[in-house]
Amino acid sequence: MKNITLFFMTILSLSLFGQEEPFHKFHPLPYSYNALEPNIDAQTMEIHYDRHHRGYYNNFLKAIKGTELEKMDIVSMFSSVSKQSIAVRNQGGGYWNHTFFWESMVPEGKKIPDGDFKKKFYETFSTLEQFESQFREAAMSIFGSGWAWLIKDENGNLVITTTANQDNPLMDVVVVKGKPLLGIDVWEHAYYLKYKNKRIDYVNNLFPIINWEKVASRY
Ligand code: MN3
Repeated sequence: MKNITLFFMTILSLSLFGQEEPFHKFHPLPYSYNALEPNIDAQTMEIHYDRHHRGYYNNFLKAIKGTELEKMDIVSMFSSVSKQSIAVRNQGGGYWNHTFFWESMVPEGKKIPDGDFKKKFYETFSTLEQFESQFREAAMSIFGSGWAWLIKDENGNLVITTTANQDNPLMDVVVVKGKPLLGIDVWEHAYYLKYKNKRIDYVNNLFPIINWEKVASRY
């Protein structure tokens, strides 16, 4: 009965809106624009999400329009991105990376939950402060625009790495590959309104709002 109701509700919503849900969705921000204040100001969040992120999304859709990629999982696309157009790499990367970034943060901050990830984390970095120090160093080392990442490599080890532009560790074009657990945007558009040229202050203010429950669940 429940399934039948769901079926008719789906038909109804499809006919009301006249179109199907797109295969590649533009996910809603998981919190309000001002939810991460003061660490990330509302104006930066709104411009970053509604203009930059939406721009990557729209350009990505344009780039794949009429191709088989319209119905292909984007993570599968990344594993052979060297064979795709540069727009798929740049715009698709920008689209996926930002969705991942929003979900990596949370207004109240979170502690690393007990479990396999926590065990591995402390084996690897000894303390949270040492992790932050290494991650900060990586984020500061990026010349120009890019991302700092914590990844799980093919051997299950935790590795801090960086990528340029909108590349990410799922792409076959990057040197250090792995499953992203945490990713931080260090493009100037992510911090310039509030932090101006002080990337280090921006990075330090991200640490308290990392969603460690989400990061652990990705492991
Ligand atoms: Mn960005």
